[in-house]
Amino acid sequence: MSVPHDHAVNAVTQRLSYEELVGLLESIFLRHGTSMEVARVLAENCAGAERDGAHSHGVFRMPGYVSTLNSGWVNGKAVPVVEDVASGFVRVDASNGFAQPALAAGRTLLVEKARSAGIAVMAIRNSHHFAALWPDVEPFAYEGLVALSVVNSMTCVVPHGADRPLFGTNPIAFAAPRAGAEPIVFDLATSAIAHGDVQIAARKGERLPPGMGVDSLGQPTQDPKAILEGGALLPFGGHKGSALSMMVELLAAALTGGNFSFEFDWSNHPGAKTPWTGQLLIVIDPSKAAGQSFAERSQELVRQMHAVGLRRLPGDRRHRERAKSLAEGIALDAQTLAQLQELAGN
Ligand code: NDP
Ligand code: PYC
Repeated sequence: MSVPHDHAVNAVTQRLSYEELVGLLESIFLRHGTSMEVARVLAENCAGAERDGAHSHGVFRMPGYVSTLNSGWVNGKAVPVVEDVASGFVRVDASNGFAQPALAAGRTLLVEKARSAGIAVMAIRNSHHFAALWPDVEPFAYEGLVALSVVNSMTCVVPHGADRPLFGTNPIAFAAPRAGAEPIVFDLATSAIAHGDVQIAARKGERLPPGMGVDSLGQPTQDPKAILEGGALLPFGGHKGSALSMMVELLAAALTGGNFSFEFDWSNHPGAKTPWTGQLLIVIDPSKAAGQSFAERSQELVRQMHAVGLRRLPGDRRHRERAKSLAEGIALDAQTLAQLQELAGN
């Protein structure tokens, strides 16, 4: 669930094209010690999130990336090691680097395997994921493939029925092609609210809806600062979200060889913000399935959902924001733009 982000709070002073924003973010990553390849992949990811109105994982994340790189917690020049381990299994050691360059390094092999075997898995370990998850799956759907991904993060969620945090905010993202339309994509934290949205609410002095988290005494609170300062989040949907979060820990960490959300210790790296965990992707080639084209079937499902009154599919808002940003430019308020330029050393 997301908290509304009101850009009118700070007057919009400039609109950047997607390419201009990618260039600015790339220069920040390069200045803070990443390789050219890592800078490009992360800048496109972060600019894409901002373009699509995914604000909790857009430019809001840049100071966190920078403080993490400066802390020595992550290797910005890591070269991922891709292993072809079975007909349907690719393993990638991100070498203590970011997850997205690791995915990029093994992606061609993953797609080849999915097309040949009908399904393939990519298990990324030793990786840091600080971003939205939909950019990792959506491109597969544009290529006619179905993709599912999970990533675990850092201990801040109390499992249902427990009294202390253990799980991460552990998102699940899914993408499927749809005939004649944008793919069906959803991307959701298994916590009641993403940690990034709690930070944004705290910064703006907003209260959260009920049921999102608890304070340091384990009491329900709507104060984001109480959650961030010793409190914790709750899973969405009680025991159901908690079970999904547990599944994410198993798939993204136990299955990949990465850390569980509670296993890494960043206390010797002040400024470190990026969870050092793992990520799993499952890619399916639906052309192997029986019956009508999968993309036609997914379009039929959407048609029927609209027929019963549904007005908003997951992804609709993002695509509206994307179209607006591409037509008018990506709006950044003066303070944010100045902060980015300072990080870039301009
Ligand atoms: P939201 O609750 O905002 O949205 C979840 C999904 O539901 C989205 O696909 C969204 O589509 C859709 N949606 C939202 N409202 C509606 C509605 N009224 N009707 C239909 N669909 C709707 O996301 P979260 O707060 O759970 O997560 C935010 C981001 O945080 C995600 O991108 C996630 O990957 C990221 N994250 C990353 C982590 C990491 O470790 N890297 C950890 C946790 C979260 P739309 O996008 O179109 O609004
Ligand atoms: O918003 O919960 C979050 C998050 C964790 C790691 C990256 N984003």
